[in-house]
Amino acid sequence: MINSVSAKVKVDPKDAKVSMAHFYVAFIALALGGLMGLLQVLVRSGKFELPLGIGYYEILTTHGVLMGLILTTFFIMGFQYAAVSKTAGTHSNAARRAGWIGFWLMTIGTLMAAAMILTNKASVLYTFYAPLQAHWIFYLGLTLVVVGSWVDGAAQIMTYAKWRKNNPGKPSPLLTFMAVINTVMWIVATLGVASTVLFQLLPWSLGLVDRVDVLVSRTLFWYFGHPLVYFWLLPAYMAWYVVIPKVIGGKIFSDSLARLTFILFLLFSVPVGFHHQLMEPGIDPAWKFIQVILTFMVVIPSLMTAFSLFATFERYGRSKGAKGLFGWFKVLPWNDARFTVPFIGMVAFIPAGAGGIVNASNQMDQVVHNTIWVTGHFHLTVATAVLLTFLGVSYWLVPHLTGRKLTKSMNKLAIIQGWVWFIGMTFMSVAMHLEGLLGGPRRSSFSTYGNSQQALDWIPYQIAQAVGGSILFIGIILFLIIFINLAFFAPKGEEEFPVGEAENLEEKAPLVFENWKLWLGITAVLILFAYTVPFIDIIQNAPIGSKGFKTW
Ligand code: HAS
Ligand code: CU
Repeated sequence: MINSVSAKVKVDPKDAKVSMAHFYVAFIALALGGLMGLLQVLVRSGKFELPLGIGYYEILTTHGVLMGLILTTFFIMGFQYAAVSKTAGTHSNAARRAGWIGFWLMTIGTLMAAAMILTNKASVLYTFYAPLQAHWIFYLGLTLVVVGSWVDGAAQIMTYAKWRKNNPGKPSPLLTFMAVINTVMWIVATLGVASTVLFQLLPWSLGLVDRVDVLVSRTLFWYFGHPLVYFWLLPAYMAWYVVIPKVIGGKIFSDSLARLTFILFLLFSVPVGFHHQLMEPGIDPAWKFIQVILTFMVVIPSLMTAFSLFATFERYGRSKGAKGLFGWFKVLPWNDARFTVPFIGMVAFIPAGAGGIVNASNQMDQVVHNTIWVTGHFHLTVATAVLLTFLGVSYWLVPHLTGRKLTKSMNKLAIIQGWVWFIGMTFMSVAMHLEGLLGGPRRSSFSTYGNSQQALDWIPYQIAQAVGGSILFIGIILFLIIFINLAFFAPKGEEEFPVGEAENLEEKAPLVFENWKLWLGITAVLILFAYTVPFIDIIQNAPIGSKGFKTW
């Protein structure tokens, strides 16, 4: 009886407002970021030039920051806030205040960073690698986004703590547990980026110090940058584990397995940042090797997730009389957007994850590193698996929060939206992977490199990317139409917040799963193990550091 939450319980309207506020900012970011994406693929096709002297790196930065950092963080915080309210109970006044303070801090930070990017003072891409130097307001803005997300996270933790207090000896609701794990992981991870920004980049961009240690900064960034991608992924996994079974009319394969997966993500997400620095000098290869092993450990919870999703689908299929290895496939509810759109995301995650394993393998990373293959990889992971799941969630969560209904026609449009995304992304991402194998660089504007044959070979793939990117832009417009409908115009009604139940209702998740001292202790040990010695090495052998550059 673990997740027995009555289907009638609605998210409290006051909590709904907090979540919706987050969604507005998230989807404004999607709209603007999408437009920038369109401009980029057009520029890179070689057939289009940006007007008004707008720089390629300016739009690339806008795209990366809005899509990778703003859309994701706002959506995730809005979703988790609602998920905790739904499953652990309405937030207290204090927690709701935290939700609002977090929201406003993040929004002010976003506006600050955006103002600097749009005035061309921060064309440093979403990874803001030193020695590229942005205006200090850009760094301060991002700091506020992070601090705001901590306050937002505190709201979720407060409500979780209240639930625990009122229900001693019981495992917490699955969805709340998952949201709290993701929040805790996020807090641990953001300590890295906060350190480089506060102690290195801010003083340096303010002119208080002259030089910055590039390797320290990049190492702290990737200490954060890898768990960042799981911070995006875990809310999608929440939907896959808990929401999708209910939507299709099936059951969660195992509540305990789902919890164990999330704990493994907490343990292994952070001590793996070096797999983004495999090609970087100045880090001892032995420690790179250790972090690659840990990277392969963090693949395991994704394989466990694939396993339990297949199990859910198959057992549901059998209950409907499906036969054979893939008989279940036919009985799935294909004309329900709440299922189909995230399902397309799941399918995309299979090649996406395989590509990630290629990246993590040192020898193969030498072929693909800094090529547009990597861009292809993350458009399948975050921009398809994760994004389509977020959009699929929006199709029921937004009307749930606004007291409206997803009508038949909007449901149909949403399914079309999902398939449009699938088609556009197939063109774009396949072309990116192939061009990357031919050595096509990432993060670069159009160039024929003096008509070198190698660069000319890339152009057809860039045209394919422009075709795919344009189709994706249509996908974004379709989504925005549906979102505006669901937020403001759809008929009043009740839309369900689907929360699945475990197949075995007697299954009681082991209480050790909520022993935070234990899990945070192991997390800290793993991080210290993976980072202490190489970090001391990096600092002991530090060069004098670099001055700032504005290359744009
Ligand atoms: Fe990655 C670079 C390795 C996952 C995002 N990654 C990036 C960057 C981003 C990113 C944004 O080791 C670029 C950063 C930058 O700007 O430089 N990645 C991995 C590995 C995984 C992985 C090992 N990445 C992700 C996820 C992301 C993401 C998730 C976002 C959400 N990645 C790397 C490496 C690099 C990298 C290197 C650096 C490369 C370089 O050289 O710079 C793993 O976590 C993947 C595990 C996943 C699986 C798949 C499980 C499948 C499931 C679906 C089941 C489907 C069903 C439906 C049930 C093993 C769960 C079935 C239906 C049918 C019809 C069949
Ligand atoms: Cu990574």
